[in-house]
Amino acid sequence: MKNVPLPTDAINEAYLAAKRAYADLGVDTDKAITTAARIPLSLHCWQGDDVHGLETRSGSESTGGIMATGNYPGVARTGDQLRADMLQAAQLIPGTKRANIHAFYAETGRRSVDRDKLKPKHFARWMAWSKKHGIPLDFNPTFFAHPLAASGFTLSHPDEKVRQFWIRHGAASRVIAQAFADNQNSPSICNFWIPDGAKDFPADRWSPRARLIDSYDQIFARSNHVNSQRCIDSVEAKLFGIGSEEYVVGSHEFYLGYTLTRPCIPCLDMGHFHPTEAIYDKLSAILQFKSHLLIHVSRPIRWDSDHIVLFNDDLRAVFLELQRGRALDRVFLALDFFDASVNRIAAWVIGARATQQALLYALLDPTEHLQSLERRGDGAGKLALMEHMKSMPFHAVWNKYCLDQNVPVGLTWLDVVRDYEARVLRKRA
Ligand code: RNT
Ligand code: ZN
Repeated sequence: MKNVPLPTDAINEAYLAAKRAYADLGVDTDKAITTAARIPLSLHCWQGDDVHGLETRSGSESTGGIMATGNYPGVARTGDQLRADMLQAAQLIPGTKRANIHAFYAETGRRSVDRDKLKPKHFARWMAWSKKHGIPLDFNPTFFAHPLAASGFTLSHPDEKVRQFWIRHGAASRVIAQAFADNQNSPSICNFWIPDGAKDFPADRWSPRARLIDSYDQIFARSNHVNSQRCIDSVEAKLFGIGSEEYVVGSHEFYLGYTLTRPCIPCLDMGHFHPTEAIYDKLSAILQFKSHLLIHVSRPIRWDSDHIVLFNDDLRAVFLELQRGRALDRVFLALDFFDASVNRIAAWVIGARATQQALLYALLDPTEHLQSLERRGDGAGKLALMEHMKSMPFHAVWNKYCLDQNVPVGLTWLDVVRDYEARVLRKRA
């Protein structure tokens, strides 16, 4: 069954009514739409291939406590397929897009190039694609899916030779991110996430953390010719992973300490905390001390941190916090989830559109009004207005945003994905 498109007249008419309703509360819907449209969201390439990467090494399955489950047909297995799929997804998502790639998406031809030898030229195809489509790139060194990560330790590894390999990879990654920045005329985020940790109680939780500080310091010292305005470094904490249930070296406290004493910024992944712990309350705390942070937009379920993002309370709370703290321009936004059990392009689109919805929803918050009620001690008035906002005609503003952005309104994007699936994905081996 095809989805019935809404006539443009109907979208505009509904929008005008919504605009008046929001204006009565002091909210400018036109402004919310233009602001949402200019805030960049980085699309993660790894949703398209189940975090597999393009290295030829056999057994390069994801390790390090992250895992994409499912075997829905049509997975991308070459760089060209992945870029085509991403572009298809991007065309169905409103707003300003960036693309986020990992080091193991290097294209090195027939020669295999190990991670510590990677250079910007190994990402030439990504950079050309980026330029052609006006989609700036972000970068991530890949500290998993590699024989030297098999023990579960990388930058905190006790073996100096192994540790130095990963230090060289980290430094090489910063050079690549800087090359991206030069290519695209805007900074590139270089996000460090390492899997290091242990399944059960370590006898020594201390030495790996001491080594990890030293490793990062060496990475930054070794690549100190890289301009930190162009390559923006972030470090991503985690509470536990699959196989590292008891101990993760790069914990939240660890990285908070590191970023408060070094020039890099923290990355908060929405799925990297205790299952009942959300990140929204952390934003106003960390941003007192740091100018910026990176958010990995994700959705945890039980012990998995990376389900497809949905327009849920958690997501709304994050964006409302940023709006209420006037901090939307102090965060970098990047998607991070992977689901191999459904159409992967639909997964991208669902998660990215949900994120765009949360952003727009937050921009329609009557922040001034709510905060003045609170200042006057009118707690009931504040709560009543917060509740009232939940039944405002948000949908009409969202539809108008999609229309203005020239992306499908309503569910019609799904027909495009199904058509692409029939034409392209089903034909893949
Ligand atoms: C893993 C981290 C990390 C990865 C990607 C692939 O728990 O969230 O960000 O998901 O780098
Ligand atoms: Zn993440």
